[in-house]
Parts: sequence; structure tokens; C-alpha cells
Amino acid sequence: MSEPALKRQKRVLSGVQPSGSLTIGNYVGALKQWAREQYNFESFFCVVDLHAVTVPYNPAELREKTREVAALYLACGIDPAVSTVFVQSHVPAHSELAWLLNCITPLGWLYRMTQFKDKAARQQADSVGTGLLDYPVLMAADILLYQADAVPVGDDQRQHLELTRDIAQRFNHLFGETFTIPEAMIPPAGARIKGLDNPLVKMSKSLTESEYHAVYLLDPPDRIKKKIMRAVTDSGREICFSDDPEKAGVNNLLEIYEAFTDQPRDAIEAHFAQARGYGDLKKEVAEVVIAALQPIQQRYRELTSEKGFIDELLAQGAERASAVAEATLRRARENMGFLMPPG
Ligand code: AQP
Repeated sequence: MSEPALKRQKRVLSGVQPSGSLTIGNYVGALKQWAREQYNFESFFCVVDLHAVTVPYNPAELREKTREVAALYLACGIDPAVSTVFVQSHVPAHSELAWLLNCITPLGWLYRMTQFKDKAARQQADSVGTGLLDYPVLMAADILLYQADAVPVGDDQRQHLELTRDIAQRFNHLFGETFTIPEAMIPPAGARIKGLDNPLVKMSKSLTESEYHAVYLLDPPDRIKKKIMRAVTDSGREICFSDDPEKAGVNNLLEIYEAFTDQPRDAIEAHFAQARGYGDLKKEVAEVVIAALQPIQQRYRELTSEKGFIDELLAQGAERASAVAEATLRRARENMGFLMPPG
């Protein structure tokens, strides 16, 4: 049976891939918003492990990172008593709905995705997996299964969200009202943090060539300071927000400061007007990042010291998520004309 859409609380669904160590980009673009919004919505947050296998990976590391990412969700403020936290592959409905949606998604829509083009370009052309191209369809399934109204993500996921909306509209048009059409929820600050080593590219957990590219949530304070003090800037002195690619490094540091302090831009520029140079800016950015990550790291250590705690929580989360996901999947299958099994 379909859910009574008008009666239920608005929902959010989001996830992060366990494809590396979480960065401050993942934190301000996604997790920080989730922690804030969980009280305004019925919330589902999953560790999207099926997405992490769309590029070459190490199985033992995948298992370890899946637990690590789940523990970091909680350490960053996701309350499992309020939100449902689970692992994507523990709810098989994600894979099944992805198959159904594959069959109504034109290939041309997928070839246009910039993340596919970027990630495919990092591999030998003949070893790019079909899953990498199909990734946004699985992401659409993740979102549509929970009838999510909003999806809190960083700016890089905007195009995938648009595709999810297109797929949902196409399905509803072909088979009748089945899915809620979701909106992207992009944070006002920190929506696209750039690499410290190259402020022209997005900071990514899977870009590991340079040890100075990203600050990771579990980096010790001295490493964080070292990375930020070495961030690429320019040869000028002016500390202000700017779209000029020449000033991208300073702009990125200011955006990190903005995202971590929640201060308005004019107050930040006024604050740094007296700075003696970029060294002062970097020092203060390092201080606010270290101060914000310290309690997260402390909580992470507490959560992971209790053996089995995270696994138990994920089992409960999968049960709660499955109940919602199965109901939507059943409705999608019925509407598509599949003969339903008895019961
Ligand atoms: N640099 C960033 N600034 C702001 N938000 C960001 N996000 C990622 N990087 C930044 C947001 O974090 C969530 C993570 O999503 P994901 O793990 O599914 O994949 P992604 O978007 O591709 O993130 P990464 O870190 O770049 O992962 P890899 O390297 O594995 O591809 C999303 O909400 C994203 O917007």
C-alpha cells in the first residue's frame, strides 16, 4: 500500500561513500547540515558502500572505512535516536530499484554527468566499470526509495540531484504517481571546498596523490596545522572573498573559515583587514578547524572503543530503513506491471 504522503513528516536522505577518509569538505558540505537538519525532518543517513565499488578499491579497506564513516556520522552529531543510520548494501531494495530505474533512464543522460567524465578520465579507458556510468541511477534509487523531500549535499552533487528529479518525473509519467520529487539542499557556506594543494579542484577524499590536498576529520592537530600552513595561495596580500582564479587559494581559506565559524562574509573580511599577511589567515583557519574537530575526534574515539556498538546500531538502522524502502519498492514494482508474489 502507498504511504499517506500528506500525513507524514518531511524526509531527508543523504549518504557518503566509504571511499577514503572523510575530509572537511564532506563535513561542511554534508555532515554538518545533516546534524542540524535532523531535527526538522525524518532523516535517513546511509553509508553508500555500493557506490564505493564503482572505482578500483581494496575489500579489507572498504569494510574498515564503512564502520569508520558510520562512527563519524555519530561523532559529527547525528543522533541515532532521532535519525536512521544504516549501510546501503544492508537494504537490498537499493539495488533492485536501481535496476528498475535503469530500464527507464536514457544512456545519454548518464554520459552527460561531469563526475563520470572526471572519474573515468582518471582510469584506463578500457577498465572503466559500467557501475561508474550507472552511479547516478543507484543514487536516484537511494533517494526515491525513502520518498525524500530534500537531499542535503555539497554543490558537486547538484547535477546528480537534477538527474534524480528527471528520473522520478519520467517514472511517474510512465507508470503513475510513485515517487516524491526531491529538492537539493545545498549549504549557504562551504558547498564546494577546494584542495589545499590545488584550489582549482574540489577537495576529495579519493584524491590521495598529495598528502597536502585535504584535511581529514581524524587528522591530529599538528597535521591539520601543517597542511593549512602549506596551502597554495598567491603572491599578493589582500584577504578578501573573490571569484578571481588567481585568488582561489585565499578565497578557499576564507570559505573554510566561513563554514566553520558561521560568520557573515563582511565580518570575516573586516576581521582580517588588519592581518599582516596570509600567514595570519592560515594560522586562524587552522585554529578554528582544530577547535571544531577536537570534540568530533574525542567522540569518535569513545564510540569506537565499545566493540560491536556501531555494528549493532547499523543492524537496527537497516531494519528501520528496510521497512520504508520495501514499501516504496513494492509500489514501484506494482505500478510497473510486475506480477506480485502472494502475501
Ligand atoms: N569539497 C567538498 N566541499 C563540499 N562538499 C563536499 N562533498 C564532497 N566533497 C565536498 C559532499 O560530501 C558528500 C560526499 O559524497 P560522496 O562520498 O558520495 O562523494 P563525492 O561527492 O564524490 O565526495 P568526495 O569526497 O569527492 O568522494 P570521492 O573522492 O570518493 O568521489 C556529498 O554530499 C558531497 O556533495
